[in-house]
Amino acid sequence: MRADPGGSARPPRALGAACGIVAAFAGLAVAEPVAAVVRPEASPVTAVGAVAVDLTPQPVREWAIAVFGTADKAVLTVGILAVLAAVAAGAGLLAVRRPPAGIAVAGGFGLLGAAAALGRPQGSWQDALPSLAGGLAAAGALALLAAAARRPRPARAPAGGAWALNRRGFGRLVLGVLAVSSAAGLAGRRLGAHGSAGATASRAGLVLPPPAVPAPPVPAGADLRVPGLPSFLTSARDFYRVDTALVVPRTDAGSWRLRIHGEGVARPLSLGLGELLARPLVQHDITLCCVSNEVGGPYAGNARWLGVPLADLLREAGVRPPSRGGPADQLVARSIDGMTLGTPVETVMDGRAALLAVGMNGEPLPFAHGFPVRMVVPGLYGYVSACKWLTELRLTTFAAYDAYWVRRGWARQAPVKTQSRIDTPRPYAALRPGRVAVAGVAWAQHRGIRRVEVRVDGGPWQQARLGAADGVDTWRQWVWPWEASAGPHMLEVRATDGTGAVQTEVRSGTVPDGATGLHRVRVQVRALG
Ligand SMILES: Nc1nc2c(c(=O)[nH]1)N[C@H]1C(S)=C(S)[C@@H](COP(=O)(O)O)O[C@H]1N2
Ligand SMILES: [Mo]
Repeated sequence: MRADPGGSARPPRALGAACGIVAAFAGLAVAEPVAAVVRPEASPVTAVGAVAVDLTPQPVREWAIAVFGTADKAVLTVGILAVLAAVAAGAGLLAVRRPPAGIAVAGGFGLLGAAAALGRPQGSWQDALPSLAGGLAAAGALALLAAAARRPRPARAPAGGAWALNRRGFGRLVLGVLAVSSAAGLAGRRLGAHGSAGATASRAGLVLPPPAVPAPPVPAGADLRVPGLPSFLTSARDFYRVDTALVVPRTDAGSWRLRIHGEGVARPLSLGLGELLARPLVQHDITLCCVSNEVGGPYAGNARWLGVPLADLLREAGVRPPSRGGPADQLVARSIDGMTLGTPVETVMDGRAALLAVGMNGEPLPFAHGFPVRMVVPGLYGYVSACKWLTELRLTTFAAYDAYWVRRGWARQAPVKTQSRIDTPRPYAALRPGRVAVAGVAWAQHRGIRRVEVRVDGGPWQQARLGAADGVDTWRQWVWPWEASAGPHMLEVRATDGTGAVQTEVRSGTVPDGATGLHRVRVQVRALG
Protein backbone atom coordinates (compact mmCIF):
# COMPACT_ATOMS: atom_id res chain seq x y z
CA MET A 1 0.00 0.00 0.00
CA ARG A 2 1.94 2.95 -1.26
CA ALA A 3 0.79 6.51 -1.60
CA ASP A 4 0.92 7.49 -5.22
CA PRO A 5 4.05 9.64 -5.61
CA GLY A 6 2.48 11.39 -8.54
CA GLY A 7 -0.07 12.77 -6.11
CA SER A 8 -3.30 11.45 -7.62
CA ALA A 9 -6.47 12.26 -5.71
CA ARG A 10 -7.39 8.60 -5.29
CA PRO A 11 -6.25 5.84 -2.94
CA PRO A 12 -4.54 2.95 -4.79
CA ARG A 13 -6.53 -0.10 -5.84
CA ALA A 14 -4.83 -2.51 -3.50
CA LEU A 15 -5.89 -0.39 -0.56
CA GLY A 16 -9.51 -0.43 -1.67
CA ALA A 17 -9.45 -4.21 -2.17
CA ALA A 18 -7.92 -4.67 1.28
CA CYS A 19 -10.69 -2.54 2.83
CA GLY A 20 -13.27 -4.79 1.17
CA ILE A 21 -11.68 -8.01 2.36
CA VAL A 22 -11.29 -6.78 5.94
CA ALA A 23 -14.95 -5.70 5.90
CA ALA A 24 -16.04 -9.10 4.59
CA PHE A 25 -14.08 -10.80 7.34
CA ALA A 26 -15.87 -8.58 9.87
CA GLY A 27 -19.22 -9.53 8.35
CA LEU A 28 -18.58 -13.28 8.49
CA ALA A 29 -17.18 -13.06 12.02
CA VAL A 30 -20.12 -11.06 13.35
CA ALA A 31 -22.56 -13.53 11.77
CA GLU A 32 -21.03 -16.37 13.81
CA PRO A 33 -22.42 -15.60 17.28
CA VAL A 34 -25.83 -14.83 15.76
CA ALA A 35 -25.83 -18.16 13.91
CA ALA A 36 -24.75 -19.93 17.08
CA VAL A 37 -27.89 -18.62 18.80
CA VAL A 38 -30.29 -19.01 15.87
CA ARG A 39 -29.09 -22.21 14.14
CA PRO A 40 -25.60 -23.22 12.97
CA GLU A 41 -26.94 -24.03 9.50
CA ALA A 42 -28.05 -20.39 9.12
CA SER A 43 -24.53 -18.95 9.04
CA PRO A 44 -24.04 -17.14 5.72
CA VAL A 45 -21.45 -19.44 4.12
CA THR A 46 -23.34 -22.58 5.16
CA ALA A 47 -26.67 -21.20 3.94
CA VAL A 48 -25.25 -20.17 0.58
CA GLY A 49 -23.41 -23.49 0.36
CA ALA A 50 -26.61 -25.43 0.98
CA VAL A 51 -28.39 -23.54 -1.80
CA ALA A 52 -25.41 -24.20 -4.07
CA VAL A 53 -25.59 -27.92 -3.24
CA ASP A 54 -29.29 -28.02 -4.09
CA LEU A 55 -28.91 -26.04 -7.31
CA THR A 56 -25.77 -27.75 -8.63
CA PRO A 57 -26.64 -29.53 -11.88
CA GLN A 58 -26.26 -33.29 -11.72
CA PRO A 59 -23.22 -33.58 -14.04
CA VAL A 60 -21.27 -30.97 -12.05
CA ARG A 61 -22.25 -32.65 -8.81
CA GLU A 62 -21.00 -36.01 -10.05
CA TRP A 63 -17.82 -34.48 -11.33
CA ALA A 64 -17.24 -32.87 -7.92
CA ILE A 65 -17.86 -36.16 -6.09
CA ALA A 66 -15.59 -38.00 -8.52
CA VAL A 67 -12.79 -35.45 -8.20
CA PHE A 68 -13.05 -34.43 -4.56
CA GLY A 69 -14.86 -37.41 -3.01
CA THR A 70 -15.83 -36.80 0.57
CA ALA A 71 -13.82 -33.54 0.59
CA ASP A 72 -16.45 -32.02 -1.72
CA LYS A 73 -17.94 -29.97 1.13
CA ALA A 74 -14.61 -28.45 2.12
CA VAL A 75 -13.96 -27.60 -1.53
CA LEU A 76 -17.40 -25.96 -1.78
CA THR A 77 -16.73 -23.83 1.30
CA VAL A 78 -13.35 -22.73 -0.03
CA GLY A 79 -15.01 -21.90 -3.35
CA ILE A 80 -17.67 -19.77 -1.70
CA LEU A 81 -15.04 -17.95 0.37
CA ALA A 82 -12.98 -17.31 -2.79
CA VAL A 83 -15.98 -15.82 -4.61
CA LEU A 84 -16.82 -13.78 -1.52
CA ALA A 85 -13.23 -12.48 -1.31
CA ALA A 86 -13.35 -11.45 -4.97
CA VAL A 87 -16.66 -9.63 -4.56
CA ALA A 88 -15.44 -8.06 -1.33
CA ALA A 89 -12.31 -6.77 -3.04
CA GLY A 90 -14.50 -5.28 -5.77
CA ALA A 91 -16.82 -3.68 -3.23
CA GLY A 92 -13.77 -2.20 -1.47
CA LEU A 93 -12.42 -0.76 -4.72
CA LEU A 94 -15.79 0.80 -5.36
CA ALA A 95 -16.14 2.06 -1.79
CA VAL A 96 -12.91 4.09 -1.77
CA ARG A 97 -14.11 5.85 -4.92
CA ARG A 98 -17.88 5.97 -4.47
CA PRO A 99 -18.57 5.00 -0.85
CA PRO A 100 -22.36 4.51 -1.06
CA ALA A 101 -22.07 2.10 -4.02
CA GLY A 102 -19.40 -0.06 -2.37
CA ILE A 103 -21.25 -0.14 0.91
CA ALA A 104 -24.46 -1.10 -0.87
CA VAL A 105 -22.68 -4.09 -2.43
CA ALA A 106 -21.51 -5.23 1.03
CA GLY A 107 -25.00 -4.90 2.46
CA GLY A 108 -26.50 -6.56 -0.60
CA PHE A 109 -24.36 -9.62 0.04
CA GLY A 110 -25.84 -9.82 3.50
CA LEU A 111 -29.32 -9.83 1.95
CA LEU A 112 -28.28 -12.59 -0.44
CA GLY A 113 -27.11 -14.74 2.48
CA ALA A 114 -30.37 -14.03 4.29
CA ALA A 115 -32.39 -15.06 1.24
CA ALA A 116 -30.39 -18.28 0.98
CA ALA A 117 -31.02 -19.08 4.64
CA LEU A 118 -34.75 -18.33 4.33
CA GLY A 119 -35.06 -20.59 1.30
CA ARG A 120 -33.86 -23.68 3.17
CA PRO A 121 -36.36 -26.42 4.00
CA GLN A 122 -37.72 -25.83 7.48
CA GLY A 123 -36.20 -22.34 7.47
CA SER A 124 -37.80 -19.71 9.69
CA TRP A 125 -37.47 -15.91 9.67
CA GLN A 126 -34.77 -16.05 12.36
CA ASP A 127 -32.53 -17.85 9.89
CA ALA A 128 -32.09 -14.54 8.08
CA LEU A 129 -30.59 -12.86 11.15
CA PRO A 130 -26.97 -14.11 10.92
CA SER A 131 -26.58 -12.88 7.34
CA LEU A 132 -28.39 -9.60 8.06
CA ALA A 133 -26.12 -8.95 11.05
CA GLY A 134 -23.11 -9.90 8.97
CA GLY A 135 -24.19 -7.67 6.10
CA LEU A 136 -24.67 -4.71 8.45
CA ALA A 137 -21.30 -5.31 10.07
CA ALA A 138 -19.57 -5.57 6.69
CA ALA A 139 -21.27 -2.43 5.39
CA GLY A 140 -20.41 -0.52 8.57
CA ALA A 141 -16.81 -1.68 8.58
CA LEU A 142 -16.45 -0.81 4.91
CA ALA A 143 -17.89 2.67 5.46
CA LEU A 144 -15.35 3.33 8.24
CA LEU A 145 -12.42 1.88 6.32
CA ALA A 146 -13.26 3.66 3.07
CA ALA A 147 -13.64 6.97 4.88
CA ALA A 148 -10.27 6.49 6.56
CA ALA A 149 -8.65 5.50 3.29
CA ARG A 150 -9.98 8.62 1.63
CA ARG A 151 -8.99 10.95 4.45
CA PRO A 152 -5.63 12.60 3.67
CA ARG A 153 -2.73 12.63 6.10
CA PRO A 154 -3.22 15.67 8.38
CA ALA A 155 0.42 16.85 8.69
CA ARG A 156 1.14 17.08 5.00
CA ALA A 157 -2.36 17.59 3.78
CA PRO A 158 -1.53 17.97 0.16
CA ALA A 159 -2.80 20.87 -1.73
CA GLY A 160 -4.38 20.28 -5.08
CA GLY A 161 -6.13 17.12 -3.97
CA ALA A 162 -3.05 14.88 -4.02
CA TRP A 163 -3.78 11.77 -1.92
CA ALA A 164 -1.58 10.37 0.79
CA LEU A 165 -2.63 7.78 3.32
CA ASN A 166 -2.75 8.58 7.00
CA ARG A 167 -0.95 5.31 7.64
CA ARG A 168 -1.21 5.40 11.40
CA GLY A 169 -4.87 6.21 11.59
CA PHE A 170 -5.77 3.72 8.91
CA GLY A 171 -3.61 0.96 10.39
CA ARG A 172 -5.21 1.42 13.78
CA LEU A 173 -8.65 1.25 12.30
CA VAL A 174 -7.86 -1.98 10.41
CA LEU A 175 -6.43 -3.56 13.55
CA GLY A 176 -9.46 -2.41 15.52
CA VAL A 177 -11.91 -3.89 13.02
CA LEU A 178 -9.96 -7.18 12.89
CA ALA A 179 -9.76 -7.38 16.69
CA VAL A 180 -13.45 -6.69 17.29
CA SER A 181 -14.61 -9.08 14.61
CA SER A 182 -12.20 -11.85 15.63
CA ALA A 183 -13.52 -11.55 19.16
CA ALA A 184 -17.07 -11.83 17.84
CA GLY A 185 -16.14 -14.82 15.71
CA LEU A 186 -14.42 -16.63 18.57
CA ALA A 187 -17.33 -15.90 20.89
CA GLY A 188 -19.60 -17.36 18.21
CA ARG A 189 -17.55 -20.54 18.03
CA ARG A 190 -17.73 -20.98 21.79
CA LEU A 191 -21.44 -20.27 21.84
CA GLY A 192 -21.89 -22.82 19.06
CA ALA A 193 -20.07 -25.49 21.05
CA HIS A 194 -22.22 -24.58 24.04
CA GLY A 195 -25.39 -24.78 21.94
CA SER A 196 -24.69 -28.37 20.90
CA ALA A 197 -23.44 -29.34 24.36
CA GLY A 198 -26.93 -30.53 25.32
CA ALA A 199 -27.08 -32.82 22.31
CA THR A 200 -23.56 -34.13 22.97
CA ALA A 201 -24.42 -34.82 26.61
CA SER A 202 -27.68 -36.52 25.64
CA ARG A 203 -25.73 -38.87 23.39
CA ALA A 204 -23.05 -39.52 26.00
CA GLY A 205 -25.75 -40.28 28.55
CA LEU A 206 -27.81 -42.54 26.33
CA VAL A 207 -27.81 -46.14 27.50
CA LEU A 208 -29.00 -48.46 24.74
CA PRO A 209 -31.18 -51.31 25.99
CA PRO A 210 -29.95 -54.80 25.14
CA PRO A 211 -31.52 -56.28 22.00
CA ALA A 212 -34.51 -58.56 22.47
CA VAL A 213 -33.25 -60.33 19.34
CA PRO A 214 -29.44 -60.18 19.31
CA ALA A 215 -27.49 -60.83 16.13
CA PRO A 216 -25.51 -64.06 16.20
CA PRO A 217 -21.78 -63.49 16.57
CA VAL A 218 -20.00 -62.71 13.31
CA PRO A 219 -18.82 -66.11 12.00
CA ALA A 220 -15.12 -66.69 12.67
CA GLY A 221 -14.28 -67.03 8.99
CA ALA A 222 -16.07 -63.89 7.81
CA ASP A 223 -12.93 -61.81 8.22
CA LEU A 224 -10.19 -63.30 6.04
CA ARG A 225 -7.60 -60.96 7.55
CA VAL A 226 -5.79 -60.43 4.29
CA PRO A 227 -3.56 -57.32 4.48
CA GLY A 228 -5.19 -54.58 2.40
CA LEU A 229 -8.75 -55.79 3.00
CA PRO A 230 -11.10 -53.64 5.08
CA SER A 231 -12.23 -55.28 8.31
CA PHE A 232 -15.51 -57.21 8.05
CA LEU A 233 -17.32 -54.79 10.37
CA THR A 234 -16.59 -51.16 9.61
CA SER A 235 -15.92 -48.90 12.58
CA ALA A 236 -17.90 -45.67 12.75
CA ARG A 237 -14.65 -43.80 12.15
CA ASP A 238 -13.95 -45.66 8.89
CA PHE A 239 -17.57 -45.72 7.73
CA TYR A 240 -18.13 -43.67 4.57
CA ARG A 241 -20.28 -40.58 4.94
CA VAL A 242 -22.53 -39.27 2.18
CA ASP A 243 -25.05 -36.52 2.85
CA THR A 244 -25.91 -32.96 1.90
CA ALA A 245 -25.47 -31.53 5.42
CA LEU A 246 -22.78 -28.83 5.55
CA VAL A 247 -23.18 -28.78 9.32
CA VAL A 248 -23.90 -32.13 10.99
CA PRO A 249 -27.31 -31.78 12.72
CA ARG A 250 -26.98 -32.25 16.47
CA THR A 251 -30.26 -32.98 18.14
CA ASP A 252 -30.91 -33.40 21.84
CA ALA A 253 -32.21 -36.94 22.34
CA GLY A 254 -34.63 -35.60 24.95
CA SER A 255 -36.46 -33.35 22.52
CA TRP A 256 -36.41 -35.73 19.52
CA ARG A 257 -39.78 -36.91 18.21
CA LEU A 258 -40.88 -39.05 15.29
CA ARG A 259 -44.22 -38.57 13.58
CA ILE A 260 -45.82 -41.33 11.50
CA HIS A 261 -48.80 -40.26 9.41
CA GLY A 262 -50.26 -40.11 5.91
CA GLU A 263 -52.37 -42.18 3.57
CA GLY A 264 -53.74 -45.37 5.04
CA VAL A 265 -52.39 -44.60 8.50
CA ALA A 266 -55.35 -45.58 10.70
CA ARG A 267 -53.61 -44.55 13.93
CA PRO A 268 -51.01 -41.79 13.44
CA LEU A 269 -48.13 -42.06 15.91
CA SER A 270 -45.86 -39.59 17.62
CA LEU A 271 -42.99 -41.10 19.56
CA GLY A 272 -40.15 -39.81 21.70
CA LEU A 273 -36.85 -41.64 21.97
CA GLY A 274 -37.84 -43.20 25.31
CA GLU A 275 -40.96 -44.70 23.77
CA LEU A 276 -38.97 -46.01 20.83
CA LEU A 277 -36.33 -47.60 23.08
CA ALA A 278 -39.05 -49.22 25.22
CA ARG A 279 -39.99 -51.38 22.24
CA PRO A 280 -38.27 -54.71 21.56
CA LEU A 281 -35.02 -53.98 19.74
CA VAL A 282 -33.35 -56.21 17.20
CA GLN A 283 -29.73 -56.32 16.20
CA HIS A 284 -28.74 -57.04 12.62
CA ASP A 285 -25.63 -56.80 10.45
CA ILE A 286 -26.30 -54.76 7.32
CA THR A 287 -23.98 -53.46 4.61
CA LEU A 288 -24.93 -49.98 3.51
CA CYS A 289 -23.82 -48.57 0.18
CA CYS A 290 -24.29 -45.47 -1.91
CA VAL A 291 -25.77 -45.27 -5.39
CA SER A 292 -23.06 -42.74 -6.29
CA ASN A 293 -20.36 -45.35 -5.72
CA GLU A 294 -18.40 -45.97 -8.92
CA VAL A 295 -17.42 -49.54 -9.75
CA GLY A 296 -14.59 -50.31 -7.33
CA GLY A 297 -15.42 -47.23 -5.24
CA PRO A 298 -15.24 -46.80 -1.47
CA TYR A 299 -18.84 -45.87 -0.52
CA ALA A 300 -19.84 -49.08 1.21
CA GLY A 301 -19.62 -50.03 4.88
CA ASN A 302 -20.83 -52.84 7.08
CA ALA A 303 -22.12 -52.33 10.61
CA ARG A 304 -24.00 -54.09 13.39
CA TRP A 305 -27.16 -52.03 13.76
CA LEU A 306 -29.53 -51.96 16.73
CA GLY A 307 -33.04 -50.75 16.10
CA VAL A 308 -36.79 -51.09 16.11
CA PRO A 309 -38.31 -53.17 13.29
CA LEU A 310 -39.98 -50.58 11.12
CA ALA A 311 -42.69 -52.96 9.85
CA ASP A 312 -43.98 -53.54 13.41
CA LEU A 313 -44.32 -49.83 13.96
CA LEU A 314 -46.10 -49.34 10.65
CA ARG A 315 -48.50 -52.21 11.38
CA GLU A 316 -49.25 -50.66 14.74
CA ALA A 317 -50.14 -47.44 12.93
CA GLY A 318 -52.55 -49.46 10.78
CA VAL A 319 -50.46 -49.42 7.62
CA ARG A 320 -50.97 -52.23 5.10
CA PRO A 321 -48.55 -52.83 2.22
CA PRO A 322 -49.95 -52.44 -1.32
CA SER A 323 -50.03 -56.25 -1.72
CA ARG A 324 -52.56 -56.32 1.12
CA GLY A 325 -54.65 -53.48 -0.19
CA GLY A 326 -52.86 -50.53 1.41
CA PRO A 327 -53.28 -47.24 -0.50
CA ALA A 328 -49.69 -46.00 -0.01
CA ASP A 329 -46.77 -47.50 -1.89
CA GLN A 330 -44.16 -44.97 -0.78
CA LEU A 331 -42.80 -44.24 2.69
CA VAL A 332 -41.24 -40.77 2.70
CA ALA A 333 -38.71 -40.26 5.46
CA ARG A 334 -37.83 -36.69 6.35
CA SER A 335 -34.78 -35.62 8.31
CA ILE A 336 -34.26 -32.79 10.74
CA ASP A 337 -32.36 -30.90 8.02
CA GLY A 338 -35.16 -31.28 5.49
CA MET A 339 -33.81 -34.17 3.38
CA THR A 340 -36.47 -36.51 1.98
CA LEU A 341 -35.99 -40.16 0.97
CA GLY A 342 -38.70 -42.38 -0.53
CA THR A 343 -38.80 -46.13 0.20
CA PRO A 344 -41.22 -48.73 -1.16
CA VAL A 345 -43.70 -49.69 1.58
CA GLU A 346 -43.80 -53.20 0.15
CA THR A 347 -40.05 -53.66 0.67
CA VAL A 348 -40.09 -52.29 4.20
CA MET A 349 -42.89 -54.69 5.17
CA ASP A 350 -41.73 -57.84 3.34
CA GLY A 351 -40.05 -59.35 6.37
CA ARG A 352 -36.50 -58.07 5.95
CA ALA A 353 -34.73 -56.27 8.81
CA ALA A 354 -35.80 -52.73 7.90
CA LEU A 355 -34.83 -50.82 11.03
CA LEU A 356 -35.23 -47.52 12.76
CA ALA A 357 -31.66 -47.76 14.02
CA VAL A 358 -30.48 -46.21 17.27
CA GLY A 359 -27.20 -48.07 17.62
CA MET A 360 -24.20 -48.76 15.40
CA ASN A 361 -21.57 -51.30 16.47
CA GLY A 362 -22.72 -51.21 20.09
CA GLU A 363 -22.79 -47.42 20.46
CA PRO A 364 -25.50 -44.82 19.99
CA LEU A 365 -25.37 -43.60 16.37
CA PRO A 366 -22.60 -41.07 15.84
CA PHE A 367 -23.95 -37.60 14.99
CA ALA A 368 -22.50 -37.88 11.49
CA HIS A 369 -24.40 -41.14 10.94
CA GLY A 370 -27.81 -39.92 12.06
CA PHE A 371 -28.11 -39.56 15.83
CA PRO A 372 -30.51 -40.18 17.43
CA VAL A 373 -32.43 -42.29 14.89
CA ARG A 374 -31.92 -43.29 11.27
CA MET A 375 -33.43 -45.77 8.87
CA VAL A 376 -31.55 -48.76 7.44
CA VAL A 377 -33.13 -51.14 4.92
CA PRO A 378 -31.07 -54.10 3.68
CA GLY A 379 -30.96 -54.29 -0.11
CA LEU A 380 -31.70 -50.66 -1.01
CA TYR A 381 -29.25 -47.88 -1.81
CA GLY A 382 -28.88 -45.29 0.94
CA TYR A 383 -30.67 -42.48 -0.90
CA VAL A 384 -33.93 -44.48 -1.04
CA SER A 385 -33.80 -45.91 2.46
CA ALA A 386 -31.21 -44.79 4.98
CA CYS A 387 -32.55 -41.42 6.23
CA LYS A 388 -30.29 -40.01 8.93
CA TRP A 389 -31.54 -37.60 11.63
CA LEU A 390 -35.02 -38.99 11.00
CA THR A 391 -37.98 -36.97 12.24
CA GLU A 392 -41.01 -37.87 10.11
CA LEU A 393 -42.40 -40.85 8.21
CA ARG A 394 -45.19 -40.06 5.80
CA LEU A 395 -47.16 -42.62 3.81
CA THR A 396 -47.95 -41.56 0.25
CA THR A 397 -47.59 -42.82 -3.33
CA PHE A 398 -44.71 -42.68 -5.81
CA ALA A 399 -47.17 -41.10 -8.24
CA ALA A 400 -47.91 -38.24 -5.84
CA TYR A 401 -44.49 -37.34 -4.50
CA ASP A 402 -40.83 -37.27 -5.59
CA ALA A 403 -38.15 -37.18 -2.89
CA TYR A 404 -35.04 -35.00 -3.00
CA TRP A 405 -32.77 -37.11 -5.25
CA VAL A 406 -35.60 -38.26 -7.50
CA ARG A 407 -36.25 -34.60 -8.34
CA ARG A 408 -32.59 -34.46 -9.35
CA GLY A 409 -32.70 -37.27 -11.86
CA TRP A 410 -32.13 -40.39 -9.75
CA ALA A 411 -34.47 -43.38 -9.94
CA ARG A 412 -37.53 -43.80 -7.73
CA GLN A 413 -36.73 -47.49 -7.23
CA ALA A 414 -33.15 -48.40 -6.39
CA PRO A 415 -32.41 -51.91 -5.15
CA VAL A 416 -28.69 -52.53 -4.65
CA LYS A 417 -26.92 -54.01 -7.69
CA THR A 418 -24.49 -56.90 -7.28
CA GLN A 419 -21.00 -55.47 -6.93
CA SER A 420 -17.51 -56.83 -6.38
CA ARG A 421 -14.32 -54.96 -5.71
CA ILE A 422 -10.60 -55.74 -5.69
CA ASP A 423 -9.12 -54.12 -2.59
CA THR A 424 -5.67 -55.59 -2.95
CA PRO A 425 -3.40 -55.32 -4.89
CA ARG A 426 -3.98 -51.59 -5.44
CA PRO A 427 -4.12 -50.18 -8.98
CA TYR A 428 -0.68 -49.86 -10.57
CA ALA A 429 0.95 -51.71 -7.68
CA ALA A 430 4.49 -52.92 -8.36
CA LEU A 431 4.60 -56.63 -7.49
CA ARG A 432 7.17 -59.42 -7.46
CA PRO A 433 6.55 -62.64 -9.41
CA GLY A 434 5.12 -65.51 -7.35
CA ARG A 435 2.19 -65.91 -5.00
CA VAL A 436 0.05 -62.75 -4.64
CA ALA A 437 -3.14 -62.65 -2.57
CA VAL A 438 -5.81 -60.96 -4.69
CA ALA A 439 -8.66 -60.06 -2.34
CA GLY A 440 -11.66 -57.84 -1.93
CA VAL A 441 -15.33 -57.66 -1.02
CA ALA A 442 -18.55 -58.38 -2.90
CA TRP A 443 -22.09 -57.36 -2.00
CA ALA A 444 -25.66 -58.01 -3.11
CA GLN A 445 -27.63 -57.12 0.00
CA HIS A 446 -30.66 -59.25 0.80
CA ARG A 447 -29.73 -61.70 -1.96
CA GLY A 448 -26.34 -62.67 -0.60
CA ILE A 449 -23.16 -63.62 -2.44
CA ARG A 450 -22.82 -67.18 -3.73
CA ARG A 451 -19.63 -67.01 -5.77
CA VAL A 452 -16.78 -64.67 -6.67
CA GLU A 453 -14.49 -65.22 -9.65
CA VAL A 454 -11.29 -63.55 -10.80
CA ARG A 455 -9.60 -63.53 -14.17
CA VAL A 456 -6.22 -62.35 -15.33
CA ASP A 457 -5.69 -60.63 -18.68
CA GLY A 458 -9.11 -61.69 -19.91
CA GLY A 459 -8.34 -65.40 -19.35
CA PRO A 460 -10.66 -68.02 -17.84
CA TRP A 461 -12.64 -67.16 -14.70
CA GLN A 462 -11.13 -68.70 -11.56
CA GLN A 463 -13.12 -69.26 -8.42
CA ALA A 464 -12.08 -67.27 -5.35
CA ARG A 465 -12.36 -68.52 -1.78
CA LEU A 466 -15.18 -66.78 0.10
CA GLY A 467 -15.19 -65.62 3.69
CA ALA A 468 -17.97 -67.13 5.82
CA ALA A 469 -21.38 -65.58 5.12
CA ASP A 470 -22.91 -63.44 7.87
CA GLY A 471 -26.46 -63.65 6.54
CA VAL A 472 -27.61 -62.30 3.17
CA ASP A 473 -27.59 -58.63 4.12
CA THR A 474 -23.85 -58.10 4.40
CA TRP A 475 -20.91 -58.03 2.08
CA ARG A 476 -18.62 -61.01 1.78
CA GLN A 477 -14.86 -61.04 1.64
CA TRP A 478 -13.01 -63.13 -0.93
CA VAL A 479 -9.42 -64.06 -1.71
CA TRP A 480 -7.73 -65.71 -4.69
CA PRO A 481 -4.11 -66.85 -4.69
CA TRP A 482 -2.44 -65.72 -7.89
CA GLU A 483 0.84 -67.08 -9.28
CA ALA A 484 1.98 -63.82 -10.80
CA SER A 485 4.37 -63.85 -13.75
CA ALA A 486 6.50 -60.90 -14.79
CA GLY A 487 4.87 -58.26 -16.95
CA PRO A 488 1.87 -55.93 -16.90
CA HIS A 489 -1.39 -57.64 -15.95
CA MET A 490 -5.05 -56.82 -15.61
CA LEU A 491 -7.13 -58.37 -12.83
CA GLU A 492 -10.93 -58.46 -13.03
CA VAL A 493 -13.57 -59.68 -10.59
CA ARG A 494 -17.22 -60.67 -10.81
CA ALA A 495 -19.74 -61.95 -8.27
CA THR A 496 -22.77 -64.21 -8.43
CA ASP A 497 -25.59 -63.37 -6.05
CA GLY A 498 -27.67 -65.75 -3.94
CA THR A 499 -30.27 -66.11 -6.69
CA GLY A 500 -27.61 -67.37 -9.10
CA ALA A 501 -27.51 -64.16 -11.17
CA VAL A 502 -24.02 -63.23 -12.37
CA GLN A 503 -22.96 -59.61 -12.01
CA THR A 504 -23.30 -57.85 -15.35
CA GLU A 505 -20.22 -56.84 -17.32
CA VAL A 506 -22.15 -54.04 -19.02
CA ARG A 507 -20.71 -50.73 -17.95
CA SER A 508 -23.10 -48.01 -16.84
CA GLY A 509 -22.66 -44.85 -14.80
CA THR A 510 -24.03 -44.20 -11.33
CA VAL A 511 -27.06 -42.19 -12.56
CA PRO A 512 -29.93 -43.04 -12.35
CA ASP A 513 -29.83 -46.22 -10.25
CA GLY A 514 -26.27 -47.36 -9.60
CA ALA A 515 -23.14 -48.20 -11.59
CA THR A 516 -22.55 -51.57 -13.22
CA GLY A 517 -19.54 -53.21 -14.84
CA LEU A 518 -16.55 -55.14 -13.61
CA HIS A 519 -13.86 -53.74 -11.37
CA ARG A 520 -10.46 -53.92 -13.07
CA VAL A 521 -7.06 -53.40 -11.54
CA ARG A 522 -3.86 -53.12 -13.58
CA VAL A 523 -0.60 -54.10 -11.93
CA GLN A 524 3.04 -54.38 -12.92
CA VAL A 525 4.93 -57.55 -11.94
CA ARG A 526 8.74 -57.25 -12.09
CA ALA A 527 11.48 -59.65 -11.07
CA LEU A 528 14.15 -58.25 -8.74
CA GLY A 529 17.25 -56.82 -10.43
N1 LIG B 1 -30.71 -36.72 6.31
C1 LIG B 1 -30.01 -37.34 5.35
N2 LIG B 1 -29.99 -38.68 5.32
C2 LIG B 1 -29.28 -39.34 4.37
C3 LIG B 1 -28.57 -38.62 3.38
C4 LIG B 1 -28.61 -37.19 3.43
O1 LIG B 1 -28.03 -36.49 2.61
N3 LIG B 1 -29.34 -36.59 4.44
N4 LIG B 1 -27.85 -39.29 2.43
C5 LIG B 1 -28.25 -40.67 2.14
C6 LIG B 1 -27.29 -41.38 1.34
S1 LIG B 1 -27.19 -40.91 -0.29
C7 LIG B 1 -26.56 -42.42 1.81
S2 LIG B 1 -25.62 -43.38 0.77
C8 LIG B 1 -26.56 -42.75 3.25
C9 LIG B 1 -25.15 -42.72 3.78
O2 LIG B 1 -25.14 -42.97 5.15
P1 LIG B 1 -23.80 -42.75 5.98
O3 LIG B 1 -23.36 -41.34 5.73
O4 LIG B 1 -24.12 -43.04 7.39
O5 LIG B 1 -22.80 -43.73 5.41
O6 LIG B 1 -27.33 -41.85 4.00
C10 LIG B 1 -28.54 -41.47 3.40
N5 LIG B 1 -29.27 -40.68 4.36
MO1 LIG C 1 -26.01 -42.42 -1.32
